[in-house]
Amino acid sequence: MVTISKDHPRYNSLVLRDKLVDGCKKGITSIHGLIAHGRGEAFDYLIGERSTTNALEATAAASAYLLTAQRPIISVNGNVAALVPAELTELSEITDAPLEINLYHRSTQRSEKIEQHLRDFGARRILIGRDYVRLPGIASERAKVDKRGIFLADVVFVPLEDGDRCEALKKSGKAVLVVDLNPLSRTALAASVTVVDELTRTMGNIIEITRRMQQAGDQERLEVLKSKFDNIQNLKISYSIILSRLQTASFF
Ligand code: PTJ
Repeated sequence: MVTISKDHPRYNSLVLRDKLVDGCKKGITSIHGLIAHGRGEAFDYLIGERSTTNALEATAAASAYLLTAQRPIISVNGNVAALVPAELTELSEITDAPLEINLYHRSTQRSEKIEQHLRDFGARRILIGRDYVRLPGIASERAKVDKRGIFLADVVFVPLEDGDRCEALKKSGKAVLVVDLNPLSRTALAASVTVVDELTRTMGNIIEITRRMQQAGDQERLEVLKSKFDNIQNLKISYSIILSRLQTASFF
């Protein structure tokens, strides 16, 4: 990794880029993941590089789904593994949700490298789909899900999903929680809860909110949070935040 000065005005952004480049070098992250991250960065600029109140409300709804799930699971790809391995491990522990490595550009070698990487960060329950079934309606390799993991889960948290699989998971009756800075993506539109926020910020927020809710132990409130959440309304608000920033030229 190169040394990045903390004084650099774009320090956080440079650190994330470096983690992904490092992930590529280690064989964890797909080279396509760099392009996906660039798209995310562009939307983050537009949204103001902060967690909006709206995003925090969506994060709270996602926490409520995770805490009330019978069989929650967290789906991990190459970008997420490189950016937030410690946070994935922590969220897996507090929600009792295994981590399932499920890749768009699937290879056994990369899955095993990600598995080892997560173990290095303390993760204990990891599935890599050695024993898989195919979810119907998906052309890509992401159709292959672990028989003991995503296949059986009722709630799937998938930071950085692709549209096809999100739709297929929803059709199979699961609640799908995603993080996507693009409020117009097919994934964002198909999910049960879309957190329109940057992944590393979201992971910090979701861990904090989930811990707080767990301590409060108020099941009724969790059910209310889920039932009151309207994902399309959430996306409209995220989109209007971007539009109003553009219209008021608040960048200048
Ligand atoms: O590791 P693999 O093989 O499973 O591949 C992973 C990628 C990310 C390459 C693959 O899933 C992919 O191609 O994703 P997409 O379809 O390009 O979608 C990525 C979405 O995530 C885009 O809508 C981006 O705006 C968004 N995104 C990228 N980085 C971030 C992000 N959203 C939040 N935080 C980010 N850091």
